[in-house]
Amino acid sequence: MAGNKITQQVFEQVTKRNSGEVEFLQAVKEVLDSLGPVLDKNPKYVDAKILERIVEPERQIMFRVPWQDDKGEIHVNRGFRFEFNSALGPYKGGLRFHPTANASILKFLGFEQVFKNALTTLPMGGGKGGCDFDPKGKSDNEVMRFCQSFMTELCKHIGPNTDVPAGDIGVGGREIGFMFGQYKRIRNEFTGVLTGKALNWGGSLIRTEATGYGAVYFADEMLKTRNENFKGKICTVSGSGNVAQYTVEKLNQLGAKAVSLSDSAGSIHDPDGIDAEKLAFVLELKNVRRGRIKEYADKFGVEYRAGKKPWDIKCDCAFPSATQNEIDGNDAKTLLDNGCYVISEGANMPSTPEAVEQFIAKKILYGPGKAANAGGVATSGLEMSQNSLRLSWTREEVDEKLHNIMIAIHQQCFDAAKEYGQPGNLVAGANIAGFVKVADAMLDQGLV
Ligand code: NDP
Ligand code: 2IT
Repeated sequence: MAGNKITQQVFEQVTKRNSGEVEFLQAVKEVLDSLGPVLDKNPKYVDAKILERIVEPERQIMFRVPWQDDKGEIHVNRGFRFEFNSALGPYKGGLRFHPTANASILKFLGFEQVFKNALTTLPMGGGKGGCDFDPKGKSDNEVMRFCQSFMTELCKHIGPNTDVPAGDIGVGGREIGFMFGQYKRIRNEFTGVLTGKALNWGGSLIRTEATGYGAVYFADEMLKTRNENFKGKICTVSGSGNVAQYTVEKLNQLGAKAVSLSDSAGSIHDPDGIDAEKLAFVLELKNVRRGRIKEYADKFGVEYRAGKKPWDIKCDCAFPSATQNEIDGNDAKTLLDNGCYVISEGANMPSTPEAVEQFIAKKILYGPGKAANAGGVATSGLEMSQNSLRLSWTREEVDEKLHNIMIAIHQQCFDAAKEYGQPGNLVAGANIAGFVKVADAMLDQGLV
């Protein structure tokens, strides 16, 4: 049977089994839509029912997270961990704490992570987890009590050779610290069970910067295919969290001008560019005071755009670094009409299918999240290696490894797209290159 027919049938089954899980179905459809030609060329994947297996998480865990706020009131949240695929190594992927976190969103993230981690060239399986807890407006003590309760259950399911979580939206250094402390207390083990740890107790240099730096390195590789570089390029960035912050830093280092940031309340437009000094203000605002991006506009006298995303600001390159589906079909049209021709996704699945379709049709330089933002998890992989070696590499060593990994990821996507007849289509390239690696490992390991 033709490959495309098989992918269609599998998608129908996935839709039935995961009814209403819009984000998960969106992520699965995009991958399956790329795989027809791979199945045509490799009937062994069809015979072994690799597709049917790869869309089903190996295990999913859902649990109650009770905690008490500062006034003594009790709250109950819902925790999750999707242990999606361990063909290439222990499950690996972040934890998201956000009120919208649900089975569909965390499952799509786990599914994407499988292919992303395969692309990093490092031995990591894929997983994702999180909770519908909202850290906004909570005291440090409330966040700590929540994290301790969350880890009290999660610690039964993870371990340095089993499943190694890290950060994502709403989970940064503070939360990783509280969760690590609780894991250690219950298990009586000091191990590399989480990544994104602080530098003085097992963290890796550059992990904090890695996703943002990686998304810019990836874009730089795309630009090189047209003999271009970042000098003088106007770049829009969404979000103002971990990924956005270090995207801006690396853009500045490479001679580009980053002109926007945002949060869930609105965006700022700074046509003069967010230089190092202004970025230092953002880091303090977001990571210490935990304030709103509007304060940037107040402080530096630039435009604040309440309730608006940055996509109508004229730019050469866009770095969506906030959340899923933040660029819809209209935003994509506006970006393209304004001359944007480079998109590197720091966020996971930030572009809707209608947006992606336009980027592919216009043949712009488009780096999908599972390739462009893989620098974060890749550096988590480097943190795991250092923990196993009980050694720390220097900043320069880790940055160089990260840079080389991003070059390798781009090359794999570029080559796979070409091999399967869609030159320049890095969506197809990323899905195919990631899939083949995982599928071959699954074949080697028998019917599991
Ligand atoms: P942070 O929590 O540090 O920052 C998230 C930013 O995105 C904040 O500015 C937040 O605004 C904004 N945001 C979140 N949800 C929404 C929403 N629904 N609508 C509008 N804005 C929103 O998270 P990260 O920077 O770590 O993550 C950003 C993206 O990058 C996510 O898609 C994540 O999955 C992806 N990613 C992260 C990696 C990492 O290493 N951290 C690695 C690879 C991908 P507000 O504060 O108002 O909520
Ligand atoms: O989406 C992602 O790749 C992450 N949030 C980082 C995962 C990790 O394990 O570092």
